[in-house]
Amino acid sequence: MAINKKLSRMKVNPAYNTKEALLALYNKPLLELVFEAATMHRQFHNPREVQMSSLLSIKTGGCSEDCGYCPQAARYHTDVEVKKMMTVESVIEQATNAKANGSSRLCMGAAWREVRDNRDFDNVIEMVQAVNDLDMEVCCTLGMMNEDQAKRLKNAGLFAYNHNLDTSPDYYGDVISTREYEDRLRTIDNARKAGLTVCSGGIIGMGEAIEDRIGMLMSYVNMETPPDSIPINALVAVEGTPMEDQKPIEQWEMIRMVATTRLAFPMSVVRLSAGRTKMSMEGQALCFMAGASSIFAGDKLLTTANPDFNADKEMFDILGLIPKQSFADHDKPETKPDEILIEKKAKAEARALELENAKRQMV
Ligand code: SAM
Ligand code: DTB
Ligand code: SF4
Repeated sequence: MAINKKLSRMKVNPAYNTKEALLALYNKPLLELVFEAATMHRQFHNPREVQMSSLLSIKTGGCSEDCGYCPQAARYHTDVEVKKMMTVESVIEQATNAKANGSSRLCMGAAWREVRDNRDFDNVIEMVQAVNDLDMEVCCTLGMMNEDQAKRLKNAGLFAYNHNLDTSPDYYGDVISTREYEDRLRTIDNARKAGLTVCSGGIIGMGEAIEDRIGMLMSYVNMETPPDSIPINALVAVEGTPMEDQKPIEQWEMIRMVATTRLAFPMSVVRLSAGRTKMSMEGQALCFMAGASSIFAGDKLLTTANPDFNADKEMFDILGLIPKQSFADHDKPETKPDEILIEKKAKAEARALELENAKRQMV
């Protein structure tokens, strides 16, 4: 199939860079839409390859924000227990297990409004360094961050930063009130400026209109560079959140959203994300056909259930899918020494030495 030369240089498809064109695309007869998306997918991606990416909640619950979908917001009464930050050792253990099960990417999530320059962030830096050393693509989703923090993460070997716009600017205020759409855009920009790849997408099934799904895609169309990776989540309606009674979306809506995203951003990785426990294998197969080339793997997302590794292995076998290797499209980032950690460690060692000397003098 001849590659459209003009398109090959463009990350946004010029045929679908307006609200009207995207809306008409989304509403096309389903199989026509899937066929068009599948045809585009084959121009830029190997249709048999699907990346398995695992999620790890390194700091769970107790978040100050009011995201209406989120079971980790402190103000809602959900079953999520607030936990202390994971240790670097347990992150390495979990990452090793995910890798042994076929995952080539690890996304570490923290229930934070924003990154703060404290010991917890120092720990994240060590986690990123350690997981990068395992030859996995490391992604973090830690809330808002400034450019210096993004650079520190990049320096540690971070591959991607996930920060979702979640929905359209119009619907955003119905979902979250404690931070602005603009804040989200700024963080994405900071990740870009630091040289990180950007993972940003959204959630469908929160009561939004189809126009809002398209509105979110338009926000990405309007960026200087669209995200390298676009996760499409179906709302996991969790008891205790304001969205607990949302009716589950139809699988067809997920397939339409995946296909529309694929066609709008031919080169981005479209990730079939939360909500797979409610989908049939056939429904997921149509998503892969329509251009999804990644799933979250392992029986837990951040706090909610996901199909286990064995179920996905069976699905890969039946559909003839192959787990995509890490760093297939980009070089592995280098881990460079972290000045702040080095200085803190040197200070701690000097203090320990002083203490030791003082003890000796007392004897
Ligand atoms: N606290 C950070 C933040 O909000 O950016 C990172 C973690 S947050 C849990 C990451 C993303 O998970 C959210 O932006 C949202 O898109 C997704 N998410 C959270 N709860 C969800 C749910 N119940 N269903 C589907 N997606 C969800
Ligand atoms: C994304 O878009 N989806 C993932 C990941 N990025 C961080 C998170 C899904 C969370 C689903 C709800 C939960 O398990 O808490
Ligand atoms: Fe906090 Fe992130 Fe959940 Fe919002 S989505 S409540 S910022 S953990």
